[in-house]
Amino acid sequence: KGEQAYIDLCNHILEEGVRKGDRTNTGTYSVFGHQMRFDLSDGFPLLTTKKVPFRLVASELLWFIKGDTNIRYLLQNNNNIWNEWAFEKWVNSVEYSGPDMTNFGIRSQKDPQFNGAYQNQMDIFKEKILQDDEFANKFGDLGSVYGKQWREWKTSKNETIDQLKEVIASIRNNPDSRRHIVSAWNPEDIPDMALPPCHTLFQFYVADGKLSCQLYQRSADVFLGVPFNIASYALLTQLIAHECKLKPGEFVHTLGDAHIYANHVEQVTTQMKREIRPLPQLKINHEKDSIFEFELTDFEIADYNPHPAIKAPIAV
Ligand code: DHF
Ligand code: TMP
Repeated sequence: KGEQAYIDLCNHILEEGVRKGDRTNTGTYSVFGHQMRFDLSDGFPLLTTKKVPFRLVASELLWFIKGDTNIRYLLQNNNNIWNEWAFEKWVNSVEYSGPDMTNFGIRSQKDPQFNGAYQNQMDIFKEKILQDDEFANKFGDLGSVYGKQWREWKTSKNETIDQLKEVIASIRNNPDSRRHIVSAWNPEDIPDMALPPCHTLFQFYVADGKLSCQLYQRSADVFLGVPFNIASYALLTQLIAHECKLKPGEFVHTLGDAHIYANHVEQVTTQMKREIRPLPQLKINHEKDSIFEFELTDFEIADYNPHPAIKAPIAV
């Protein structure tokens, strides 16, 4: 349970994972099908065996909740976690005329000279997204990703479904329902997404005055993505519990392809040797009730004393 379950998963993958190739050509150790549970009354599940930047988790979640799919909002909040996937669309477009950026993800890790050119183009790209409205509309958008599907799922009748609003209404009006589901997986829209959703579908559950959430994550980068995903869904569950006047229950994290990238093994091994510390507490501004009103300054993480951050390259 809790952070120990995360460490156990790392151990399990390193011991029993199968060596498996992947889309990014990085190589992984992988298992299929795994579940972890986090009791949200034990504290907020931000890992303590490495520092996880809560500010980035929270601004990404607010971006989803707004229904935004353009990285401009993230950049305005100094959040760079989605840059590579917008950049990829830009450098593959006919309008891009800078140096060749084919396979920039892998090449920037292996070739220092190329990495210089890449960082340079990335800086130019970020600046253009922030300064140029037209450019941002065209190249900052990741397509019909999470925010779009959560808030504006398009129907065949040309209407839209606000899944997030509806699920909150159904939790309030019919707590016992077994249909409190939000899906980001929209088969029709997949070709139009920079990255098909990794956190695919989630379900809420109300019992004993407590709100629990289970996420099905089809693909899980255990070192870089998963610590963010745990914190993000824990935060979402606490916000919805707050709005529905329920106590937070459990976050159940179910993984499909759970993998450790070959170039993260050293980092994971370092992290696994560290002692788990007490969990921090999440404080939310109690003057607001609706999930749609929250801003970054309404959240605070108290008593967080993690081990130092551990850097690792992300597979693009
Ligand atoms: N691709 C892959 N291969 N793995 C992912 O986890 C992933 N996640 C995405 C988009 N594409 C992805 C969105 N979420 C980081 C964390 C989450 C995330 C994207 C990136 C990340 O790089 N975290 C660093 C800190 C980054 C920073 O400080 O800017 C970390 O050490 O946690
Ligand atoms: P894939 O689309 O080929 O599965 O690649 C997506 C990669 O991103 C995979 O390593 C999983 C990882 N990922 C997460 O772990 N969590 C996330 O929230 C996101 C967006 C991606």
